[in-house]
Amino acid sequence: MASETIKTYCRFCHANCPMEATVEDGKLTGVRPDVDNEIFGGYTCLKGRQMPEQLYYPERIQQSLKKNADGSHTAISSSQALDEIAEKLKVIIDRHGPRAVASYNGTVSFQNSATHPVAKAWHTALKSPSYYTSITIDQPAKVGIGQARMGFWGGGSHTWGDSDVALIIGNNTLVSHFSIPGGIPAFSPSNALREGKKRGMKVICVDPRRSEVASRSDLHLQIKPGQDAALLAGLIHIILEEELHDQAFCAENIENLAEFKASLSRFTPDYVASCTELDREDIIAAARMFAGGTKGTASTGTGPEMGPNPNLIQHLTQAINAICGRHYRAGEKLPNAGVLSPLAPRLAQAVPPQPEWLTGTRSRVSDDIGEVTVLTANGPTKEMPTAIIADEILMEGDGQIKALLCVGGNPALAWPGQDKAYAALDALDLLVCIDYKLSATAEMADYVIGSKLCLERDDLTVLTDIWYEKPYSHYTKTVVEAEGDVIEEWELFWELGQRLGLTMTVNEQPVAMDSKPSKYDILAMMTRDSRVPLDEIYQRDGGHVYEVPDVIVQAADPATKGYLNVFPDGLSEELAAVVEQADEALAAKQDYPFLLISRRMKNTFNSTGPELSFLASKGTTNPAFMNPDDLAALNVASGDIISISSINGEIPAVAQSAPDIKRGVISMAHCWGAAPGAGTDDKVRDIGANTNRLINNLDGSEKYSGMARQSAIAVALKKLA
Ligand SMILES: Nc1nc2c(c(=O)[nH]1)N[C@H]1C(S)=C(S)[C@@H](COP(=O)(O)OP(=O)(O)OC[C@H]3O[C@@H](n4cnc5c(=O)[nH]c(N)nc54)[C@H](O)[C@@H]3O)O[C@H]1N2
Ligand SMILES: Nc1nc2c(c(=O)[nH]1)N[C@H]1C(S)=C(S)[C@@H](COP(=O)(O)OP(=O)(O)OC[C@H]3O[C@@H](n4cnc5c(=O)[nH]c(N)nc54)[C@H](O)[C@@H]3O)O[C@H]1N2
Ligand code: SF4
Ligand SMILES: [Mo]
Repeated sequence: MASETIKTYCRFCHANCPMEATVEDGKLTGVRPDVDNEIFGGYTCLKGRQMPEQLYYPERIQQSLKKNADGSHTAISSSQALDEIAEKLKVIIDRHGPRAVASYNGTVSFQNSATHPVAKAWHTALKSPSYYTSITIDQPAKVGIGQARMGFWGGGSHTWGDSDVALIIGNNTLVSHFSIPGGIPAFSPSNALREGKKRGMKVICVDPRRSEVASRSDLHLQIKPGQDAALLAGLIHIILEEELHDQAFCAENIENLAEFKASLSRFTPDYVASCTELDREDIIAAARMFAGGTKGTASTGTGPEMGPNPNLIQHLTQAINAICGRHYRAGEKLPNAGVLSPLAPRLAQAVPPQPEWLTGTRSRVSDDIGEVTVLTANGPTKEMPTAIIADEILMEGDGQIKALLCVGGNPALAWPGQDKAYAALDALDLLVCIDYKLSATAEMADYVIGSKLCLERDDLTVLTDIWYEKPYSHYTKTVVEAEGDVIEEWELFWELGQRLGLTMTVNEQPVAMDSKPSKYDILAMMTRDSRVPLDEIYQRDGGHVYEVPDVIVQAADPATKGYLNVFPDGLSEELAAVVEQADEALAAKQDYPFLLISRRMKNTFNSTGPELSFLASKGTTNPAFMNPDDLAALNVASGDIISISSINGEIPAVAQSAPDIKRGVISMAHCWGAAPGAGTDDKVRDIGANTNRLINNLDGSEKYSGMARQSAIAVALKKLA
């Protein structure tokens, strides 16, 4: 038997852990961590280790499917499916214009390094702005809106490895393997945290749950969900009052600091303690601990961003970093300026606010909501807001979405407001899914295209390029050839582009449209003029830290130097709303006394995982984790079925006692359960329940992004017989 060991990396989630795959007679027979890797040190998690089972999952879609009138699916070839889809798109474009054609690129679309540039090229060529991704139901304020309003620092913010303090707000990297620079690096996160602590780093964690990160922190602020804006306002208030901020940095680089300070006067430690249910002394200690460090960043995760006021929370997070001067200065060396992009000078100066990032194509739902620019690995990219895509599909009139390509996403379970999401998917003239299994969304699709899985394709660590703290990169070649008639996500766009006669460009270079370029060709276009030539990364076996010249931050250029605006338009109103919300929450407390918050689970990645036997053996439901005292007060035991209701809907759930949860809080993962109306409530122990049924996507709709309230939802609960 021919057996081979091939270095590659896992793309089950965004962490890209290096692995060694064993291939015997063309079949993947095992994966193990690549212990030689200098960044990851042999780290993998239980999900990545299920790769062989995922590849040979018996119900895997290995050919395209077309839906029949009775709802069943018939297998057809992918080229036939693509021909038919292209014909249908032409009719829709002729009748309704290009905006009627949308794509939604979900979480897994990001794991294929070529998806987004080709998808965007397709939309540009088609003149359709209806380009949607999961970023706009995730953390759009963190990676675009915040920077557009305040500006950002040209020299970059302090990274974990250089820091002596970190303020981590609702980001549980030890489970999620997700953070942005400044937070715990997602690459072998427990090692990174241990090393930081060994250096004497002080870690402050804000989380209603004593999470994996919180339990290893120096100070855990077990906040009431949804109160992060009040807390951040309070921390900044203390720092400015006690003059703990970096006064020289502020004088040189920040505008409107006095107005900002005045606007926070209401957020005294006592007031903030009352909204957040935190100890006043802990709030003061956190402010002093954070400001007392010399280097270190405040960063957020989905916890606060899914709750109320995400734009304000991001502004305050970026502002607390700015006033404490947590940015690299002239003469300092950047740990990593990226390997896959051209070398651009990094200047120690503020890049001013970018209002045009917030003023692209308007949604039809509200003039306040529309295209937002997000800072992606492929540069600033305009996206339409996914939080209100269901309305764009259902609302009649010019620009109504009629066709949707769903790429590595599962909107029937993931979009906020499940009933409306389902109605919208059902109302489309054409729904196309590319997926490896018949997901809840794929079941509804007119066409399902079978996708390759990660070890069946080449890839490059584009997404994570600037998240590493060293100039690291990894090109993986295909480990095993895919069986059946399956394609990659970017190929869906290229194939349809060719059939529609489009001329597409990637990174300002024309994409060959007569015969299909290789994945390498696309990656080469994306990384044109990269600091390390793509071919060199391609030639190397495994991931590697490259020897590139140090990037030293240069002195500011007086001709282009700007200011960070800590008091942008609308901030007063946003701060006033925080106070109003605190009052409203008190009023709602009688009917809906609990707050439901979001979380990630180790054994699933959103809706991917429950189909795999080992991951399922760790649990087949998304339990409602609650404090044992709350359960006792309701006479509910672990394992009992409860009903959770909000003003928008009701779901069943399996109660699970968890002393790490704050009282009054229910912590539950999203993307479980089935489509609404499927009559599956009695299967909650086997398939979980969908928390998006408790949400209305227009509740608390955020300006610019339309971000819906997906966490900190007021709910009531009762025990079911
Ligand atoms: N295993 C696994 N990994 C994943 C995913 C998965 O499903 N499973 N999903 C991936 C995706 S799509 C993403 S976007 C990332 C997200 O990555 P993270 O943002 O790290 O997500 P979580 O692990 O849910 O951590 C969020 C934390 O916020 C806390 N929290 C909830 N509400 C509040 C609040 O109001 N305030 C504060 N301060 N904290 C709050 C929660 O208790 C939780 O500990 O993870 C990715 N990684
Ligand atoms: N209430 C609530 N709602 C939320 C959240 C929350 O915290 N609370 N979180 C939000 C966030 S952060 C996100 S990112 C979204 C997630 O939203 P989505 O990205 O829409 O959901 P996923 O479940 O990640 O969808 C991934 C799909 O890709 C498929 N898949 C797996 N591997 C492959 C592959 O290699 N190729 C292809 N083509 N498909 C593959 C899976 O089978 C699955 O159907 O949900 C959001 N919704
Ligand atoms: S953390 Fe787990 S799922 Fe994510 S890339 Fe690493 S091994 Fe794969
Ligand atoms: Mo996400």
